[in-house]
Amino acid sequence: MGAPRHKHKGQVTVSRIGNTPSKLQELDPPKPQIGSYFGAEVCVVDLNNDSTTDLLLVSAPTYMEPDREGKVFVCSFNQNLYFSFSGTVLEGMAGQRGRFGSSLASPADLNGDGFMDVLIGAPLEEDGQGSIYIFNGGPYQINPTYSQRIAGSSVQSGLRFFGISLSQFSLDQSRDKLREVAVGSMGAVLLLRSRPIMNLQTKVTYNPSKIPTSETDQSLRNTMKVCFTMSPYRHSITGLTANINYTIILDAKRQKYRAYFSPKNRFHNYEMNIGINKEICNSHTFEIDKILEDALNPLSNQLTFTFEGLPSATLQNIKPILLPGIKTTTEHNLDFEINCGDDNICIDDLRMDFNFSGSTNIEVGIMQEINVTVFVENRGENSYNTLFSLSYPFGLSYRRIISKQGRVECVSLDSEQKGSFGVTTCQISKPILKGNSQAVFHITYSINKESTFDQKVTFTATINSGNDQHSQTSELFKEKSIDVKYAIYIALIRHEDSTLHINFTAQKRDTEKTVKQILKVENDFRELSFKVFIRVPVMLGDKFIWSNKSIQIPGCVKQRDEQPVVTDFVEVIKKGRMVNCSVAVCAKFSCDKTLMKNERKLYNITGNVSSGWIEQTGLRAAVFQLVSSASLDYDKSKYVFFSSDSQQTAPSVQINTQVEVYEEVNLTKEIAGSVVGGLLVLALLTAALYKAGFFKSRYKQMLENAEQSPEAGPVTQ
Ligand SMILES: [Ca+2]
Ligand SMILES: [Ca+2]
Ligand SMILES: [Ca+2]
Ligand SMILES: [Ca+2]
Repeated sequence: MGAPRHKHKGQVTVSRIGNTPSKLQELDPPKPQIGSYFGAEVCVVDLNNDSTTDLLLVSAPTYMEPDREGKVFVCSFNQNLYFSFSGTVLEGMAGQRGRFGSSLASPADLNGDGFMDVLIGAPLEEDGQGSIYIFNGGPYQINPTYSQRIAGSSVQSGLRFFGISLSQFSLDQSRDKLREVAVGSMGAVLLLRSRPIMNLQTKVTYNPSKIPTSETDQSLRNTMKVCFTMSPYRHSITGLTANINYTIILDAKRQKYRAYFSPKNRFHNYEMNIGINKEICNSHTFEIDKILEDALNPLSNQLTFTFEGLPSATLQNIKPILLPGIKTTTEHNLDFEINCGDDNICIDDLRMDFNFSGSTNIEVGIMQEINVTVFVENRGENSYNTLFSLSYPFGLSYRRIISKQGRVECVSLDSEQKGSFGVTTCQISKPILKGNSQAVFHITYSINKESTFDQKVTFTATINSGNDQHSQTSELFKEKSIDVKYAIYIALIRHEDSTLHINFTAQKRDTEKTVKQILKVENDFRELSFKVFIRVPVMLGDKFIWSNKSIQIPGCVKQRDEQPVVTDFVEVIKKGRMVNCSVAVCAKFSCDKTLMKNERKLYNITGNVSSGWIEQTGLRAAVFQLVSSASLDYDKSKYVFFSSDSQQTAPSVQINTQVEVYEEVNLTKEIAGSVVGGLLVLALLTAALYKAGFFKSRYKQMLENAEQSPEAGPVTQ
């Protein structure tokens, strides 16, 4: 018995009814609130319908909360303690203030699960239109989440205080084994029928049942068969029908889907009518991408449906309803063929290696490109999504890939800064590299000629796959290095201001001529430190060639003189007309220098060449060359000399000065003889002319001409 106004908070007393009534228990509100009317309604529940009470519901319909009004406390029955609060509280919909708990009943097992259910009225909801709630019972407790709320407005318009009272027992006036309950409202009692609950089975099959993985040019077509079977749930009512509207989403877990019904469409919608206990099926054909991004993980196709019970003509238009808890969205995987033996586990055995296609160095400035040849082999079972990757140094740019064997697709990202690496990744025979198959391909990188590399650069290659297991014998990682050399463009040139020619007379001893031999070194490309060796002939036989015996070249250090290979120099000079280090003692100079790009350096060999040494040759008239030479030395482990004539030997030059020796003729005697002879002829000639009167007559005539023409000019007499 409820005493809702007991001490303003309410109370419930449990008493034995009989000849000697006695009060057994006083039940105070578990969450006391003044004016909550705890005990306004009470209701016992026999969950399992065994005639022994299991629960006691006690309502507090004016229990106030910010967004609700009314609570129902669930108490459990215990043989010794009678009733005690179970901890479960039932509440109505949030946002409604409708005196939830104004009526309580447990009239029937409404959902047919074998456990009694509970009705709770909230007659003031929706401005006094009212509503009722259904809570489902279980073996020991009531599910605190209501399974259904029936608003009076949805039953019949104009109702007031729907749910103010509830029938404590259920009826079956329609004799269809579906229970009816009576709900009171102001001036009307409504009989609510329970609807027939339907179970629905979904079945999806594929043809073919697996996606073939053999390589084929034909598109992969598959048929998805979707079947539904509807059956009554804990009743045997026949003749019920429903509409099922379903949607299929292919490869639903992927953003980039691998299957489609029509180009670019992964969705398919279908609606059908279904009766009881009869499987209804439909087939839907779709396409699967030929070359699949991922042939390891199945296509997970999703099926979502809605169920709409249709009114039954034989049962006063009652509509079947879907059993709560049936999943309306299900996933149906379509697997790929595996072919990995009886264990269905694919263990690949990948062997990978690479080399630099015969190059021993990277020659920066000479080689435009470097090729990397990659070998991949699978000696095990199928390898899925086999992925090769190669990291390469900064300064190389990915150009292309050429496959010699197998299907390979690569992408590459060059390094943006020194110290980091570019990476080329290649999919090998996507999606499956089968057992005992190989791939061989060349990756080409261009070499930026302005780049500076380390002296040795390292390439690192790895291969991997989507397989969970690799064989122990797999070779999945390789690292290789290659030396880097830089092309140098450097020229040794005889400077144009060098002395071309000097001459001496054979008879004059110890005359001197100034000679300039100038070497020009031009560096056209990268900064380079080098050494120039200059050899200058300084002594022939036992005579010095230059008057300044210790010749110097600014910027150079003089080293030990080098002796000639030839001792019989006269014959050699006569034949070859050259005075160089093979016949003369040469001073050797070593000149260290660093030149920046486009910088030049001049080395001057300047001095007076004296004639004394020439006499030893015994030549009285000859033309020969005085030859200094220069050669370049540099770090050959780091640099490669590059010349356009493809003779990539170190540059050298000869600086020649032509030396001419001629014999002087004795002119005095000859000239004196000629003059005497000449004068004699002239005297004889003059005498002859005088005798012939040439001078006299000519003179006389000139005088006469002058007298006859005084105006002709100033004439003195
Ligand atoms: Ca019971
Ligand atoms: Ca039930
Ligand atoms: Ca009925
Ligand atoms: Ca296997």
